[in-house]
Amino acid sequence: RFVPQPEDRFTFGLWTVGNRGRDPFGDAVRPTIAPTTIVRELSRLGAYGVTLHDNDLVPIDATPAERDRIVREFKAALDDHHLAVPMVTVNLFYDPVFKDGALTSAAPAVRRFAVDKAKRAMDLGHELGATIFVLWGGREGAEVDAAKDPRDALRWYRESLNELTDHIIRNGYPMRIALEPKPNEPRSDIYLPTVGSMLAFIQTLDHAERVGVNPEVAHAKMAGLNPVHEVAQAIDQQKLFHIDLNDQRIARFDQDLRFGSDDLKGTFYLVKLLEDSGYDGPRHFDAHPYRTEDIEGVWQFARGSMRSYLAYREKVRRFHQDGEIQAVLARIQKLHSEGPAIDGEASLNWWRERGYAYEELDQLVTELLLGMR
Ligand code: GCO
Ligand code: MN
Ligand code: MN
Ligand code: MN
Repeated sequence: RFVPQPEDRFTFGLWTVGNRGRDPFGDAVRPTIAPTTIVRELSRLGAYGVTLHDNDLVPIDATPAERDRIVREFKAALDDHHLAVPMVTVNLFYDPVFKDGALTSAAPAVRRFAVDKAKRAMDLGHELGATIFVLWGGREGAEVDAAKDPRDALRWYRESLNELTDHIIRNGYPMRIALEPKPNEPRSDIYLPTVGSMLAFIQTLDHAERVGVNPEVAHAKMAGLNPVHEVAQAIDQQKLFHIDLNDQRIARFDQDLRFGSDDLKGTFYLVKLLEDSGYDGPRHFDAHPYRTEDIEGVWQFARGSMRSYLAYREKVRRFHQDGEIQAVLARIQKLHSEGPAIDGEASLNWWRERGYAYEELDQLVTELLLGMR
């Protein structure tokens, strides 16, 4: 039980298990792990795939020959260990050239460089078999709104995305773009900070059908929002192309906590939503092992992420099979559907006086999660 299998579709970014624990106050605490080692270990633990930024695999200054050798060795490792690469992304935030944005830089030269880098990352992704291209605009934001009109930034963002969907279509890639919103960090304010803002923006693109969202639990929480409602809206619009699973406390810095480790009830409802909706994309973990950990702790982190998902999924199954919970739900449903039509004071009062039994229901869910049912 709770042993992850490839069919569970668990994936990890190279940058997650490979995170070296650097933070704004302290240096790396762990050595670099070679991408091929990550492939081997994730496969051993039962993952389905691995994801990457272009530069997690190929250094930004690699020569074409070096690039080809690195990609060849990586592909060999994927083959040996039967791991897929369903998603790739592009790093448009680390290099100082992107300090005032990439796709939304006010400088056409920087935007050109960024769009071309993203195209090359798409080519790499296609070569590795990826059909999802995530774009997280980490530097697409501002501290000083006097310097850049946000309307210009949005226009540049749109033009860049139109060029990127053209690149996909022209090359015949079976690839879709998933935009990942985040409210802040590293910028003071990042443009298009929530799933809702991304969804509205997507409708203004030339090829809206090729573009969806990649919501992240932590990012919704950083904005003080309920990730379940954000993901639900994406599903409602058939725009949930991918998802970043982790955990986060409200009103904190970007914590990247292990999935399901902090907010048990919130995580339960998220897994319930994913499972009940029939979402069949990757369950992608975007989190970091605690800075206190050595390599052994890193693999515990990876194993724990997947085990927790399976444990929550098991709780969802029990929720649907629990006689008492289902009886309360049936009672609530009956009340809503069979209560009287409102056509005067008496029927109005009937509805006014009704209790909805949500206390009872919520307690049952709590007890389910506490292992009492
Ligand atoms: C963050 C983001 C990133 C992106 C990644 C993929 O908070 O740093 O979540 O981890 O998901 O860059 O585009
Ligand atoms: Mn994040
Ligand atoms: Mn993310
Ligand atoms: Mn982060």
